[in-house]
Amino acid sequence: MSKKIFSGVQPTGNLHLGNYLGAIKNFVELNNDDANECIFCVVDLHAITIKQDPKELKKNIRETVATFVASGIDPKKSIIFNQSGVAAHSEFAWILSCVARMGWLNRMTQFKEKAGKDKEKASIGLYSYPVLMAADILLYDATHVPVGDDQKQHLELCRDIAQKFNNDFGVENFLKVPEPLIQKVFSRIMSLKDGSKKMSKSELSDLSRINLTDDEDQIITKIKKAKTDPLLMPKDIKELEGRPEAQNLIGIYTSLNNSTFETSIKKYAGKNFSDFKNELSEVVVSKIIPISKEIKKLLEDNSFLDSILLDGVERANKIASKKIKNIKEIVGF
Ligand code: AQP
Repeated sequence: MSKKIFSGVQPTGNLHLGNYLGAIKNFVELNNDDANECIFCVVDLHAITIKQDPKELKKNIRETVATFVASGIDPKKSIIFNQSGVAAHSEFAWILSCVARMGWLNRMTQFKEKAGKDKEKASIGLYSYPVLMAADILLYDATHVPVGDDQKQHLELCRDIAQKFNNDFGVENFLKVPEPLIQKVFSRIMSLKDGSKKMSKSELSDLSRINLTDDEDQIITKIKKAKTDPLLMPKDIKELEGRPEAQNLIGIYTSLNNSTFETSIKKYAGKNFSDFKNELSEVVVSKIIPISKEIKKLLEDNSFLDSILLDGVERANKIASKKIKNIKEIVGF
């Protein structure tokens, strides 16, 4: 079945193995299927919900484009663009913020986590982040949205917002209610230092994540230093219970090999973690180093990266401007 795909990544630096395994790897597979129409967005409007240094932001936008291309997304086939280049995203987000309910947004766990204890000091943008995300997706009639497991709640909200808009304005099926596409095997990659926290760009310790620009030595050191537990490798899935760090490392290994937990566990049952970590390093290096080298090469050619965005903005604008015109008509503007 042909799918209309939309997804985004924030240009907030330090793109990591979690972003790759949770989202970008899936983007590449979807891009490679000729039946799909794919749009991959560098969500720079989302990035500024937390204060950004303008020079760093510009650099990170290009680095995100370079990461998409280096990972295998073809910019001629799929649309790669930055969100701020298409004004309809902001316009539609405002309209949808008048449709979405405070009670719905109050339940969003990402806001609670990111705002921390001092909610009063968080930006309004951080609070309404999921409404902008709904606008992004719904503008392009996306049927499927590949995201990491952490974005599942936002996608459910997007579905609710679409249905409410259609009901409120009596336009059945005008906004398409999208389906999430979440990796089945292991969809949330955790910090290498704490198996209860997700691997994240903003975590202070660089040892908590494998960056997609890390070199071989950095990857090997980080995996060697990754937290484990004093037990041997599990002999079956049950033995993984209550061992989040072991589960995370085996999950990363399994996901990179497109394998299953059962197969990975069987291979290393009863062995020391050090043996497993050596092989895990080899797998991560073999998958990530080619991407890392390509990102660095692409970053030497800013005009090439900018031309991808310019072309993408033009193509995205064609689709979004038609949809926003119809939306304004429906709203009564
Ligand atoms: N740890 C993760 N495991 C699986 N998927 C993940 N994603 C992010 N972290 C993990 C997925 O990557 C896509 C792009 O994420 P994003 O950059 O738009 O937003 P994020 O979730 O805020 O990323 P970070 O790394 O966690 O940034 P900070 O540290 O700023 O909070 C999304 O599909 C996301 O699910």
